[in-house]
Formats: sequence, C-alpha cells, structure tokens
Amino acid sequence: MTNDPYALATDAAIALRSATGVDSFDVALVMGSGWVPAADAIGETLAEIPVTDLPGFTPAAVAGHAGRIRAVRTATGASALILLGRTHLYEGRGVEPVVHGVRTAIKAGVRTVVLTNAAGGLRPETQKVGEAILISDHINLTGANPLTGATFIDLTEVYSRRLRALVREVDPGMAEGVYIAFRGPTYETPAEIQMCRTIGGDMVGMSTVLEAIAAREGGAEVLGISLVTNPGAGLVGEPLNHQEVLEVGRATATRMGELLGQVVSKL
Ligand code: 6GU
Repeated sequence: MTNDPYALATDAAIALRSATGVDSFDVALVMGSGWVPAADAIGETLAEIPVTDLPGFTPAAVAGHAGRIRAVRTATGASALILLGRTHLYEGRGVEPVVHGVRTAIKAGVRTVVLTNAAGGLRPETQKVGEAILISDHINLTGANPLTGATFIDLTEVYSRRLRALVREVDPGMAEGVYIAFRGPTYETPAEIQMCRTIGGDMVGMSTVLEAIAAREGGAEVLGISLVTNPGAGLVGEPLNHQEVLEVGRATATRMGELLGQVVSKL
C-alpha cells in the first residue's frame, strides 16, 4: 500500500466504485455523531459497505460513530456518498485518516461536500439545544492542518455562500455561526469556552475543519451544519456527558435528514 495520501485516496475511490457499482458520485455527506439516522432520508440505498473494506480507512474508535459508507440515489437521480461516522484527530492516528474520506470522495467525482457535526453552543442567549446551525466560517484550534508544504490555499469562503443560500430556501429561519474546532478528546474548560466567545465563535467541536480544508484543496464546494447538542462548559446547566450528546442528536436527526434530502435535490 502507498504512503502517499492522495494516491491512497485514488486507490480507495477505485475500490469504492467496484464495491458499490456506482461510477461517479456527485455529492458526499459526512454524518457526525447523532446524524447517522438522518442518512435514511437522503435517498434510496444502492449499496452499503464497512469503511474498512476500502484502502486507508481505519475502524471507528468511538461508540456512535458507525464507520460505514453508503451509496445512495436521490429522488432527482443524483448519486450521493454518505460517510456514516468519521475519524477524529483525537483518536491519535494523525491528520491523514481524518481527511481520507473526503479525499476519497473527491477522487470518486464529488464536487460538493456536506459536513455535519454535533457541537457545543457558545451562545445560549440565542441558541437552543437541538438546533441546527449553518457554519459560515471556522477557527481551527486543532493545531493540525491536512496540507503540507507550500500549499497556501485561499480560505476566504470555505463554507459556500451559494450552498448556505440553498439551505435557507428550504429552512429560511436557520441561523449561521462560526465553528471553533479543538483537537479534543476532552471538552473545553469554562475559561476556554469564554475565550471561544471572545474570539467570535458560536459553536465548538472536534471535527469538520480539517475535512473542510481538504475539500477546498480538492476544489469541492463545502456545506457545514452543526447540531447544537449542549451549551459549552460553564455557560449554563449540568456538566457534559457523551451519552446526552448522542441522544439529543438522534432526536433531531429525522428533521435534518429531510432538510439534507431537499438540499441535495437542489444541487
Ligand atoms: Cl461543548 N465541545 C466540543 N469540543 N465538542 C462538543 C461539545 C463541546 N459538545 C458537543 N460536541
């Protein structure tokens, strides 16, 4: 097996084509924790395989992160690749496994990448638990970057204005916000949450930003959506618990699946 991550993604895309019988994909959706049930509303399943059937994918390390890839045909005839679960930087395998799914999707023809996540809310004054928020921009505090060398790519519009406007055609009331990513796996301290508010964050999590950068490098348009599962530490209420985060995600998943299905059909 190659140790060039781009060649590995090409190999995975070839294996993906033969495993699913789909020649080229239009859109990829990465379903974060709690978002997996939303996948069912996006279209008719053509094939589903464990990610570990493809070169370069690592088994899911955390409960609630399924680690499967589904090929779907939408009502409008588009082919979608749904990644059920993702690899996180906090798993300690480095940055390449984190972005391998997005790179594979792009090698398989994808020009649109939808990244979903479960996030902490930094603005309990205006946000509700269970609310889905469009990501307008990000602040990458993971300390990592999927690119190396003199790849000075522009990140002025990582999260496409056009795609955000498409979502608002379906759900005009959806708010936008800036997503801050930490490496994890710990949740933030109350002081870190205060810092996030001060520097302009609206949501906080442990994913998405590296995949978004890899997608932009690959020339894809990116849509990001956070599901607010709880307020950040110290803002209000009880301390955080991973089980609660998963449960809140499940409750809104169906509604989000319908929204994503409608958005994908407008691409
Ligand atoms: Cl409060 N922080 C982080 N980093 N990730 C989260 C979260 C908080 N809530 C859900 N996911």
